[in-house]
Formats: sequence, C-alpha cells, structure tokens
Amino acid sequence: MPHGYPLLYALPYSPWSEKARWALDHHRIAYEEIEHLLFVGDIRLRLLLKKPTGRVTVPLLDDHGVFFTDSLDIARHADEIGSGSRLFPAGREAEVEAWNRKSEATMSALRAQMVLGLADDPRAARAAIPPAVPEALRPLLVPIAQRVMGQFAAKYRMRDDADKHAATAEEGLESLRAALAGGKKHLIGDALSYADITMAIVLQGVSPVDARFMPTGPGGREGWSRPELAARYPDLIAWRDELYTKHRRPTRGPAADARIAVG
Ligand SMILES: N[C@@H](CCC(=O)N[C@@H](CS)C(=O)NCC(=O)O)C(=O)O
Repeated sequence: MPHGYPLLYALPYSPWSEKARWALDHHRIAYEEIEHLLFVGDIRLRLLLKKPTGRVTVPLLDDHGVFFTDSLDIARHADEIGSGSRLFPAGREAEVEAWNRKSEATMSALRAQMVLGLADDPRAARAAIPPAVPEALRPLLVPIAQRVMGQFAAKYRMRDDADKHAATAEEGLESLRAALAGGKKHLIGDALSYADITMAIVLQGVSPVDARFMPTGPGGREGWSRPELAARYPDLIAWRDELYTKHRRPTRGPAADARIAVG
C-alpha cells in the first residue's frame, strides 16, 4: 500500500510479535496492526510474500512494500527510521544478536513444552478451551484443539528435540540471571537495548506480564504460567516487571485477558 502507515501482521499474544511492537513503540513509529490468525492467516502471508511453500511466521512488517519477516529485522529497521534512543548500541550489535539467539532458543523451548503438553494431554487441551464455550461442546472440541496443537508442533518441528526443551529453557534463564547479577538493570551498558527487550519477553512463558501490557493466548494466564520456574526465578520476573513499568505503556484495561479467545 503506497500511502498510510506501515502494516504489522502480528499475533496479539505472541512474544515474538511483542518484541517487534515494543521496538516500534520505543521509536514512536506509527503503524497499523493486523491480527494474524493461526493457519488461515498463513495464506495471507504467503500471498503477500509470494512464498507458496516453506514456513511463514509473524511478526511481519510491510513498510510500504518492503517486507521485514523476522522480529530482529523489524527491530533493526525501527532503529534506523525511529526517533527513540538506539536499541542496538553502536559497536555492541553482536552482543544484542547473541542475546536474541538466546531468547529465540529459550522461548521456542518454553513454547514447545506448552504446545506438546496441549497436543498430548486431553485434560490440558480441555482446560485451554475458552470459558465462553458451552459445557456440552467441550468434549467435541478437545480432539480438534489437540489436532491443531499437533499441527503447530509439526510446523516448528517441536518433537525433534523434545527431550531437550527443559534443559534449554533452564539454560536461558540461568544465563539471564548471571548477566543481571548484582542488581543490574540492563544487559548492555546502562540503558534499555534490544537485548533487554528480547530477554524480558522470554518470561512471558514463565509468568505472563500484567494483562494491561499484553494478553495471554490459548490456555490463558494459567496455561502460560510455569509455577515451578516462576518460583525459581522471581528475580527475573521482578526485573521484567520493572522494565515494563518504566519503558512500556499499558495499552489495555485490567480485565482484558478475559476477552481473548483461541487463535
Ligand atoms: N524468528 C521469527 C520467529 C517468529 C515465530 O516463531 N512466530 C510464531 C509466533 S507463535 C508464529 O508466527 N506463530 C503463528 C503461526 O505459526 O501461524 C521471528 O523472530 O520473527
């Protein structure tokens, strides 16, 4: 589209989409957000990108016909065109990228554990069905929910290293803790960088941030919480909460979680 704002295709509850949104918002870049829908939304992305096969994901930024197909690229683009302080400090880009790789690995492991849990355990799948669905329909929806999660697991090859997800998640959280030792507020220097953003968002899969900042997806707060990890890493959750309070504006009312349905 030649006029208007850049378009951000995003899943409201996805940590990957939140990384891109945060970078754009930090730089006070105006954009229009278009909600991605699981699976059906892929068709729209394929048409846009002229990519009939292979994996398509959100976030995707369409800045007047120039496409940015990865959250890191969107954040870099925001740094180039935006008006906020730099999220990729000069000379420290490699460190930011290393933290982003750590974030990807940790978030993917946490997501895989959650999705495989829903795909393989009918009770978990039943609990993830939105409260608004009438009781009588629930048993019918359980196998459908499990099949959808199974397809999602296949898209991201989550079963390939199923036995490693727990260790990968723990390793990511431990590195974050080590880097923040001594009460440090930032991973690089003493200002907010994309390293902070990318690692703060990992905690969405441990203990979701206040719903005023972003909603939780299928399964709600309970489905996205990992009480055993949250109990082990309260320092990291407190660090994430402080970053949000200082650097991110609430966009939604306190009861917003309740309005989000599956997909
Ligand atoms: N490396 C990509 C990964 C994005 C990614 O994994 N996105 C998932 C977030 S849950 C997605 O698009 N899910 C929706 C779908 O697969 O339909 C990025 O950082 O943008």
